[in-house]
Amino acid sequence: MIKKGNAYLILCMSLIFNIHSNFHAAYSQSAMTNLSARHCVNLNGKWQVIIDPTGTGNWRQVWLEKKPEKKTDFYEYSFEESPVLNVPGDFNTQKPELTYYEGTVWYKKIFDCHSIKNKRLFLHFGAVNYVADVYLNGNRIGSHEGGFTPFQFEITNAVKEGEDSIVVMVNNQRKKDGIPGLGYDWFNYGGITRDVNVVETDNSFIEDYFIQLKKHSLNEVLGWIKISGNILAQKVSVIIPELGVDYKTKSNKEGMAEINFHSTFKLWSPDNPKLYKVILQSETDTVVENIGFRSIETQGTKIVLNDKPLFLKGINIHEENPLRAARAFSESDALVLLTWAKELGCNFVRLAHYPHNEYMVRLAEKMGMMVWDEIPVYQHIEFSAQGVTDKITLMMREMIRRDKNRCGVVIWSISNETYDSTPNRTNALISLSQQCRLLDSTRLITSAICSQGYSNNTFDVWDTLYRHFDVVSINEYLGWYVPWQGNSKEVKWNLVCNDKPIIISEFGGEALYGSNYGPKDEAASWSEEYQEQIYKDQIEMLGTTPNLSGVCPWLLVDYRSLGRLHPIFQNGWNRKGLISERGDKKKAWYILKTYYESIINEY
Ligand code: GCB
Repeated sequence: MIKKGNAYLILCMSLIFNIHSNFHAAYSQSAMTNLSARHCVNLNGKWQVIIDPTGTGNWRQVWLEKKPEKKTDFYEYSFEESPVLNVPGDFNTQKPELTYYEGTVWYKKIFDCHSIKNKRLFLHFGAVNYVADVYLNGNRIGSHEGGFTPFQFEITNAVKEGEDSIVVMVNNQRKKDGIPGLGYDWFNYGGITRDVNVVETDNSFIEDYFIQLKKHSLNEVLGWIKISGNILAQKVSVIIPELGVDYKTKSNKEGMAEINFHSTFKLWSPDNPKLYKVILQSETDTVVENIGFRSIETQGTKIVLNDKPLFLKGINIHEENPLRAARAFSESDALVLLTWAKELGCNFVRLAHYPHNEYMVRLAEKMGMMVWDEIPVYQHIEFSAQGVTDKITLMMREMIRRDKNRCGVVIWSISNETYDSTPNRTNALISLSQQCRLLDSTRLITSAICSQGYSNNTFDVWDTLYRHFDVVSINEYLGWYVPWQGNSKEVKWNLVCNDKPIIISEFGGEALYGSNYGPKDEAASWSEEYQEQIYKDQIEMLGTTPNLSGVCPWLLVDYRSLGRLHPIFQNGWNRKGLISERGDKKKAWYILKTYYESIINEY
């Protein structure tokens, strides 16, 4: 007979080890958690590049880095005389000729990192958009698809004495069967967009762990630690010095140790974002983490944090530093964006529409903002194309694997605005929600959906997919894409699920900062006043929304989106920001700030 505790462990193991679906059998390893606890050689900085718009580098085999030895050797490529790009960073904003580039760039970096007895080495990428083929010293070591999640390859036996050379083929061409697919409303920044490190571990090391409160509990931790390597059965401890916790257990012959202990925690909340120093120790390894403890659940139509109902005062954010008009990647980028969110009065940020860099997630947690983490399953995904659901599943696993110890993360979102008319969409997302719950039963699961009707001033929220989520997340653009059909204070609602909390996960409208009233004292289109009025009307409408537990307007800052064609008001920018790309606050900012200040939560 399987004991309850063992059943939990077996479930975790099967989930962890199935992390590579068939699709990815020859692909990357999922990346280890918490790099900051490891000895790393950082490979950020200048990389040499070959820009390859026709993709010929593949048949020229540029990863072999051939150099002419005699006069008759002609190799039609060379990294030696090539330009350089900064890593991390998108390539589009680093060279004028790459501004609108979607294609292949070959990156090369020399490093010196020889193998050390009893140590293992991993080449870890924070993210590469979109496909990466990685070569070390002329040999292909693996590939990864997906622009926003970390991946790694073990290189212990692939490094040489002396210099090593990494070549990465990066391609950001949109694909019909990509995640996201061909069309999306943000800039397709390509490149090695996040940090690159060579990570050193002992032969046997703590590969992963899950240390969070058990669902429905405020004082019981239920989790696991996974050891990888040649000594799998080890003594394992979890130490929290501030609480006097020194929990001891053993990992089994598969390297899994169940963690289960009680303590009296100061619970994490937006008002008190308390994190504890947690030390995970095995006989061969030690990992130090900052971990917070909180519970998040729904009770009927309420979202409940630490047993108290709360209202999510949110804002959507894209991973872009508007001041540089480039992909955001650093802690200082995160600070710019999150300081604005905090100033707006937010206790919640939706990191749209893909997993943002880890600095964003960690800083939001530290600053007391709950996080909605999302995978880029966006609008026109080809659910019936071969391999698509496998890719989505893998991305979801990669996101959860990276962020599952972040108490700040309270919601996993598995899609945005997919259409129920798309073949296989509903079944695929139901199955994904089930897998998500198996991987992490402690957080809320949702999808932002926009399939609904609005006529006679009545909202008809009919998409049955909502039944499979904890929260009903509605994107609606009344006052912008959809004209009002009556008084905003008198909107009526028909809900397919009236037993769950609702978040209005998007609303808004565009305004060019500095564009003001029209000639007739009436708010002109694209003016700040027009946007301001949308916010006023929406806030009135929120008063009519049943089961409302949170709001998350679209969005904090104007961002680049090439489909936004208006030559005066947009010029390649989506102007639904409350802040312009120069950091100026628009009038609607103050409306939302006042609304948020009027809502008091008690945690
Ligand atoms: C949406 C999408 C968001 C768009 C926004 C807009 O519904 O979810 O990604 O950018 O509308 O600006 O239209």
